[in-house]
Parts: sequence; C-alpha cells; structure tokens
Amino acid sequence: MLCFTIFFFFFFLDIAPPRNPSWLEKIQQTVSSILQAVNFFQNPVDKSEAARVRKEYEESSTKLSKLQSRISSLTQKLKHDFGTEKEFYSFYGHCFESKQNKYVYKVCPFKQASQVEVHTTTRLGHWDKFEDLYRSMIFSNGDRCWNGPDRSLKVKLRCGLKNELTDVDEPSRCEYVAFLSTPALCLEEKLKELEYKLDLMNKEQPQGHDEL
Ligand code: MAN
Repeated sequence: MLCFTIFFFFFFLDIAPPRNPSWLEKIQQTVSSILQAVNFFQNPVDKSEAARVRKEYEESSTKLSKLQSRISSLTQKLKHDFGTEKEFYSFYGHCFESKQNKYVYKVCPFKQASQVEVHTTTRLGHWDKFEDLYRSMIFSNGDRCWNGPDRSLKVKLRCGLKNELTDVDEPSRCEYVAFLSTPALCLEEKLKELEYKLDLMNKEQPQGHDEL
C-alpha cells in the first residue's frame, strides 16, 4: 500500500523518483497504459463535433447512393443499340402516342408498346430490336391474343420534320404496324438523295475533258 501511495505521488506530481528510477518508471508506464486502456480519465466527448461528422457521413452516403443509381441507369442505357450514327439516342426515355378510333397507341422505343382503351392497357410488345437496316422497330412478346399469337408491333420509320406516330393498323389480328416520322432518319435520306444527284451529274457530264 505504501509502495502504491509513493508511486501515485510520483506519478501525478510528475517528479523524478530519487532512487531506482528505471524501476519506478516501468511501473509508471505500465499503470499509465492500463489507465489509458480502460479510459480511466475519460476525455469529455464533443457532441457537436460528433453530430457534424455524422451529418457529413449521412450526406456523403446519400450522394454515393445517388451516384451509384445514376451509374447503373447509364450502364443500362449504354447497352442499347442507338443506330450506326447513334441517331436514335434521343428516343431513349421518350414515348410517342397516336389516337386511332377507340384506342390510344403508345410506343416507347427501347421499352415497350401498348394499346390503351380508357382504363384498359394491352401490351403490344416489349422492345426487341431494329430491323430493315434501322428502318423498323420491332416490339414482340406482347399480351396473348385470344386464340391467336402473342401481340407484336412493327413501327416503320421514315424521315419527317418531327417525331410523330401515325397510321397504326392491325393488318392481321394482334399483329400491328405503325409509322413513325422522325428527323433522326432525315440526314441519311438527304445524304442518299445528294449521292444520287451527284451520281446523275457525273453520268450527264460530257467525257473526254482530259484530251483538251
Ligand atoms: C382487343 C384489341 C384488338 C384485338 C382483339 C383481339 O380487342 O387488342 O386490337 O384485335 O383484342 O381479340
């Protein structure tokens, strides 16, 4: 007990022990590390600092999860074929509608197509692919037709001043066709027209200039 009292006397007053310093120092260090380990002299916790760090952590977590979901939706988007010149990129996330008699037809490229009658929606097909050298969009595996095939839709694309779905028809039961006018096709059409005109001009030009 006496020894312990002497030790604490030196320990707290931080006075160098007169005799056998290395022995006392060893005990001082051991006890000091034990006290630190059990956090005997607890430092007061700064609660406002803890709250600030927690808030910062929560904000960063929210930002991270938003970025992760953006990355995953962009990854999904980039899996699609948007055409040779990526000319159909602007179709992504858009739907085109056309009213024909009692139905409203809704075509959402890269997603699905449907036929809506007041409150009833019939699926005409899920996005399948482009066909005819990017001149048609195919939607297949739609709702089963009674006594018939699964519904499907072929949307024929043509050059137009604006995106416009027209002429939806059902030439064979539950097999639908429609037209979509779009500026996305006009560049290619214009180029072909110019190439054709150039070709004609070349053919019409008189031969034998080099001989002059
Ligand atoms: C619904 C619509 C029609 C289709 C019939 C087939 O009435 O989807 O377009 O021809 O079902 O039974």
